[in-house]
Amino acid sequence: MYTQAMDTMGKEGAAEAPKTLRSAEELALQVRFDERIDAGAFIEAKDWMPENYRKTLTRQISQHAHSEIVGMLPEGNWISRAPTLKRKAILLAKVQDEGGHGLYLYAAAETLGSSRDQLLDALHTGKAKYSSIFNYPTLTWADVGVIGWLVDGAAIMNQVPICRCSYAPYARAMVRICREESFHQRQGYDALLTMMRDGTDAQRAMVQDAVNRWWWPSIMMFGPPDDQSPNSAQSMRWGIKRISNDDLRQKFIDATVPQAEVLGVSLPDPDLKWNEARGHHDHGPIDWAEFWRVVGGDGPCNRDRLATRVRAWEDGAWVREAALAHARKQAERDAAAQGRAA
Ligand code: FAQ
Repeated sequence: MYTQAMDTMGKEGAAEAPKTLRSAEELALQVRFDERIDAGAFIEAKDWMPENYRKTLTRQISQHAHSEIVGMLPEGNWISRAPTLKRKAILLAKVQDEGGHGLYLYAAAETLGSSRDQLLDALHTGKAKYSSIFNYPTLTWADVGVIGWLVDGAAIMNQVPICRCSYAPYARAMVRICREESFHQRQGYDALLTMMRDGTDAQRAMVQDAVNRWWWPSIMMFGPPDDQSPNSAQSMRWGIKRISNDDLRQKFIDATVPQAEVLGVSLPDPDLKWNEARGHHDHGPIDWAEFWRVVGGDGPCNRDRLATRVRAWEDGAWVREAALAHARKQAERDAAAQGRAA
């Protein structure tokens, strides 16, 4: 039940299976779609699209939405323990933003024809994936700062190119999300800077410990290496992905190393060094066995995260029922008023 390795929404047939086009009309639609993609045009929900394009987007956008709402949990644990009123207010707003991002993304996924209930059911039954990063524990307050700095930092690096994704409802949602993520990243960095500059030795050690624990999982967030990424080639052709997993990971590492220097923390990779010839930082080997273990449901917090989501869904049943009853009454009242006016 808790595996993330099972099939996800729309994965079946994601690799373009050879298929006989049903009619000249469909062939013309396919040609028109390909031309629009090649020209960099946006595809809207009402436009014709190949079934596998629809499935790939449903898979990616719903996984992204699940990541946002599961991503509320590690930091949510710290709202009641934030060290000051200011930090508490910031953290409350951040976690609330993440809920909002989940909602924009579920709405974008729904435009592709799956219902919110179907998408959430896939999460709750363990069929759908969410980002591996949220299966790690938040042990200290410094983890909250490091999530902002590294996890939101990685999320922005991955998400800015999605603002140019060929599917317009997803691209539009990402523009707003990226603006908010950028605030999230800065608040995390600011919290860490405060601890490093004005804190005690114990607080500085806490920051370093959190960086040591989150660094590798953060760079795994970008997904498997390009040569082991089954979805990348097709998603790049369709303009869903604009930059590859490895290239985004490299951009993130290059951007983060100088930030770590300003902060005064070390990154836990002895092989991390500037390579003048490449114009990039080299890094040590990534433990992909750990990544797949976590994606497969066996990370430190997978079971706990999913159980918490399922419990929240069940506890919220009365809210959904009340909202539906209210909407029904409202519709009845509107219909009666229209009847009187006619
Ligand atoms: N975790 O062939 P690829 C956030 C799966 S939001 C789990 O390379 P693709 C905000 C992948 O699904 C973070 N699974 O796949 C926040 C595929 O399996 P499938 C989420 C992963 O789709 C911050 C298989 O491995 N962001 O953090 C992961 O082309 C702080 C093979 O991989 C998004 O979702 C992973 N890390 O590329 C909230 C962004 N990586 O589905 C709270 C949108 C890969 O075929 C606090 N998504 N897999 O069974 C994407 O950009 C892409 O989907 C990738 C994966 C890059 C994640």
